[in-house]
Amino acid sequence: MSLPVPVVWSEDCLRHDPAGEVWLGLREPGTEVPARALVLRDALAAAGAPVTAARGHDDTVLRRVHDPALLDHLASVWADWEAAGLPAEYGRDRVVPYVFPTPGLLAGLPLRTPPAVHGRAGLYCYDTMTLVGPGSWAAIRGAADAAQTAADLVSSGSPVAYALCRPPGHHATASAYGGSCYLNNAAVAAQALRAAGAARVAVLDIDAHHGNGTQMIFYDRADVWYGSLHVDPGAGWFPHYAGYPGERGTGPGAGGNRNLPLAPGTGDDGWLAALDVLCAEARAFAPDAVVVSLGLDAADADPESPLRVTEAGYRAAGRQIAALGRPAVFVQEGGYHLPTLGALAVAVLEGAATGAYG
Ligand code: SP5
Ligand code: ZN
Repeated sequence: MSLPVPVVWSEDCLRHDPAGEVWLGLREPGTEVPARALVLRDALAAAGAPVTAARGHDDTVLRRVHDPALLDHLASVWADWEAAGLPAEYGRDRVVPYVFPTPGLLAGLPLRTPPAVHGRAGLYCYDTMTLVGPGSWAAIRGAADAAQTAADLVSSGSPVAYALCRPPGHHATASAYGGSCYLNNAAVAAQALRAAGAARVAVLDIDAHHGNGTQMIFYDRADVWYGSLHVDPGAGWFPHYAGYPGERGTGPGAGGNRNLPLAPGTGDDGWLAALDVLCAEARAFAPDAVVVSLGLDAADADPESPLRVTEAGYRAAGRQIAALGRPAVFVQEGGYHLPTLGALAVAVLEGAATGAYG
């Protein structure tokens, strides 16, 4: 049987070449590479999924989830960096910040926007691992378009759609980027579903890392529920500052956020049991549509996480999510082990399709 899930893809995603990440002071090759997107596209196409091009969208939905200053910064920072002579004269071939306006630095001073681009970089980027190069903005914008196009497909009747987003998005907050993420594709998909008439949207985040950006974008909103299972940040894992069980939402969003941190080494049994809990809570929210932040980095072989989920585990996850009986937009997040990435994506979407169409 061929895989009846539309795969939305943007050729522009290949233009983002972070050329490594600066981790603990050293530039390393990095694992969020363009080949990830090709492996995913080719495996899904080989499984029979129809591949369709992302359609361009204006900034209306983006501006509902992101600070316009972040959008402007990402659109222009490479040109500013180049104009400042940083690549040609100083050998800095990618945008990497070196000063961050933390609360401790400001100590009550007003937050300025520094005129020098190398000073300004840390106002919008919260880590050193998330580099910007010449093609990055085209890819970032293409990924957000792919998320919106997949949401459009679901809003117009497709039970499931998959957005092959690269770069990923769930670590991007309303006003800052980091964690290999620039714009929050899953939040964009959720907001697009809302704009198309879904009154309530549930976001299920099964990436190995906590989606701190998505959590905080919807933290005070009653219309979008967020739930995540991820390796325990308290055990030493990114994003370190978020993803704890006590984070339950605030104001109108109180109770609308759920974190289930897992011990390093957790495999299928513990992961699927936690997903069961998340799905039960999502069901109680009675969403009109679901967004899945689909990280494939919880897999055993993945170099970026200590979780030990198998291909069968991902297939079961797809079935569990489909059993919610709600239309679902799957948005690609992390997943870095190129030899197994394609089979993992096929497994989870086959599981979802079996549940949705079977
Ligand atoms: C979207 C997503 O999965 N982002 C992941 C961000 C976490 N990256 C942490 C990188 C830490 C440095 N990598 C060292 C690899 C050692 N095996
Ligand atoms: Zn991840």
